[in-house]
Amino acid sequence: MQRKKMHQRLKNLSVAPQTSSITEEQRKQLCALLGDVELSLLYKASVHGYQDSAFHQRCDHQGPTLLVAYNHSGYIFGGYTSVDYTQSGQYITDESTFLFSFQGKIPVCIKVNSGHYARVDDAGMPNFGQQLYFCYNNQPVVLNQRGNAFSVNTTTMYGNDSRLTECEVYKVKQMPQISAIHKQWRNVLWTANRRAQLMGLIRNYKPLVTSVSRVRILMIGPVGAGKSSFFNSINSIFMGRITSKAMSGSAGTSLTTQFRTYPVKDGREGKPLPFVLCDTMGLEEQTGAGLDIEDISSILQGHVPDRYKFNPTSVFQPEEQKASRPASLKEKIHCVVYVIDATKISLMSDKLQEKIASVRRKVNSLGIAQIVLMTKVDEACPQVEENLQSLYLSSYIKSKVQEVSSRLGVPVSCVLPVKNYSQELELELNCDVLLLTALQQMLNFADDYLDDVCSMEDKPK
Ligand SMILES: Nc1nc2c(ncn2[C@@H]2O[C@H](COP(=O)(O)OP(=O)(O)OP(=O)(O)O)[C@@H](O)[C@H]2O)c(=O)[nH]1
Ligand SMILES: [Mg+2]
Repeated sequence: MQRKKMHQRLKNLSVAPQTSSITEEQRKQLCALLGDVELSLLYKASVHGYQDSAFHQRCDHQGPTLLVAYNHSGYIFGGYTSVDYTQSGQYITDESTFLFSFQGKIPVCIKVNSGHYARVDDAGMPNFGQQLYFCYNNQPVVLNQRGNAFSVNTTTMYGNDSRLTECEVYKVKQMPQISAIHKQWRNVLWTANRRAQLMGLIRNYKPLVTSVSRVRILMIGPVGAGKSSFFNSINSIFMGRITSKAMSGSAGTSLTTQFRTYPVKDGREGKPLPFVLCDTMGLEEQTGAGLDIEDISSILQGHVPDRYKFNPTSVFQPEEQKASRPASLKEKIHCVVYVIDATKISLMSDKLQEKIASVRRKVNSLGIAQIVLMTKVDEACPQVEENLQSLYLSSYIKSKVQEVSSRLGVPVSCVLPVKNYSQELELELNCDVLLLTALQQMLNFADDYLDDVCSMEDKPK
């Protein structure tokens, strides 16, 4: 098994007693989760012993720490806490606490659920939420007590293999801040001026082809990825307040069951803006569940009416009369947006990936412009959750963008990370800048498509 091999290699690397068992790449990935930090090894169970006294002697009063455990199946996982170990016996509230597990090259985070304690600061070995116990009972094992502090899936997290081969604790040291502007991997101006400029560009945008007054942007993606929320977020920005016209939320299957085409107005009494966002039902990995490829094909070609109720067991049948003539350019889709949840990229199943690939083939064959909207960047990275402006400083987000680009086979430049409005009661400048940047890019892409087809279908005047 791949994981086993990797772990054997890591073990071989750690011959020196105080050498850490993570590779340089893994260290970088872990640091990226925490911002500009440095990790220094405080405790290594195979060297210092699995006893709680050995752990506390080295790890108490050290400030924020990161625990990294390794098991026999090759899983690397652990947790971060920003509060010192002191053996106080207190329940610790610490919203920045999270568990993680490497899924391939990337660590995936599980934050502490709100309203729960991060851990108990007792004299035993470390626990997270009194739920996940590392080196339980001074033994090389991890124990998962059922609890609600963390939504842990032990199969994904450590392959249900509780036997540890190693447990390390690192001190997390914050590095002095370096000027943000030099390190952003994409340039964004987080200013009110930039927001106003983007809103102006969108307002004044005119599709390249005169017969098309509003470009139609189709959102496709797995259940719960944030398709409806993206429309709500864009609508909120132009309405100047948080709106929730499209139903959003979480359920096992898609909450959106109808095809909806949403125009957006420029303010309550304002004119319609030059785009329409088309919301669909979520994709599911099984055949016969969720949005169907045949239906997508009908939507792309402009045959499906607003409010059409999807039926995963039978495909859309256009009225005979309509089916016989092709829809006009203005009714067709001009840009397809794949909406992907940043926290689920590494967990995407092969079946779902294949389903998206077949949608891509269809969209490609029609020559329609495509973009990826990577949502929930706040949930994916604690550093970004704290400050959205650190998005393009985060090498973790950068690696997610690269991963989604290679899984979906789209260029990195076509992946746009955003945070949708989800629990906020008020608009927020940084969110707006990202969302508007993404929308503006969609309009540009739609223009490229129109430019491509106008010579054949509809000459510009
Ligand atoms: N933190 C955070 N939550 C988000 C974001 N985008 C969406 N959500 C939340 O994710 C959940 C699902 O969002 P929806 O917009 O309903 O997702 P959808 O893609 O329309 O899902 P279906 O219609 O069920 O296929 C909701 O609870 C949203 O509030 C985001 O960028 N950040
Ligand atoms: Mg929806």
